[in-house]
Amino acid sequence: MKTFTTLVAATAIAACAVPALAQTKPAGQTLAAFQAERAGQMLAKLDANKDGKLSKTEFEAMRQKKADGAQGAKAGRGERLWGRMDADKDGFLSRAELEAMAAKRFKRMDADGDGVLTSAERQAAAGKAKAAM
Ligand SMILES: [Ca+2]
Ligand SMILES: [Ca+2]
Repeated sequence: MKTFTTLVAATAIAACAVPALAQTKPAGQTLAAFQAERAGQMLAKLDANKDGKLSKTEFEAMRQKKADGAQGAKAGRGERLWGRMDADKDGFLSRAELEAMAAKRFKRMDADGDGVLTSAERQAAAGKAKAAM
């Protein structure tokens, strides 16, 4: 519950940070707000030692949990994913790297490509994720 409250606050702050964009766009979530939410969420959930970045161990712990059942943790898949995400190859995922990943996800979710995620687009993406599980 505490995490949720923090998240809402973070999203609200991010939304305030882009007033010009928010005014000209229809109701929905902008890329900046989405990135802040996603990166914040990942760090809040996975950053076990709270150093503001994700180590490979922290990242793998998440993958192990997710891989329970369904597709299984195929060796090599995590490595490739990590390689794509750790852009500067320092062995950690920084907030910037998490935000870059969020930006890619945003593009996939933004079905009409207008740079704003409507709740319908978010729900559609969530539905797809559920169907894939
Ligand atoms: Ca890195
Ligand atoms: Ca959209």
